[in-house]
Amino acid sequence: MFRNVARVTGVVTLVAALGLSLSAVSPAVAGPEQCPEGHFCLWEHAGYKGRFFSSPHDVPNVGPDMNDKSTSHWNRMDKRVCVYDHSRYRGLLGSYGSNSFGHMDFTHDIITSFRRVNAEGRC
Ligand SMILES: [Ca+2]
Repeated sequence: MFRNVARVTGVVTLVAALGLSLSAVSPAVAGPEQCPEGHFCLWEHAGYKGRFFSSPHDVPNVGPDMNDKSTSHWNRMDKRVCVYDHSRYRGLLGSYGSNSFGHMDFTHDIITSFRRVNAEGRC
């Protein structure tokens, strides 16, 4: 776990040192560097590979390209994010804390929508 944090921090530091915007990184290059600050990010496969989806907002439906296909995540939002099996936040699966990342064991290939916790910190 600590090694992953160090690796991600290193990538972010490198990108920042090069003066690049994280959102400007080519989507063709799969990896955690695809995830912009403030976004909730999903990848199709383990290890931040395959199709990529991210948003800085609540998403009522991730769309046909990503529906039930997410395996890796990185929550770069400042709040815990709740994930749901169905569109429009139906079928709560669980939640991921701010700055959590990695393989999604309990929501692998099932997420259809996600949103930040409410003001009370609840899904
Ligand atoms: Ca689903």
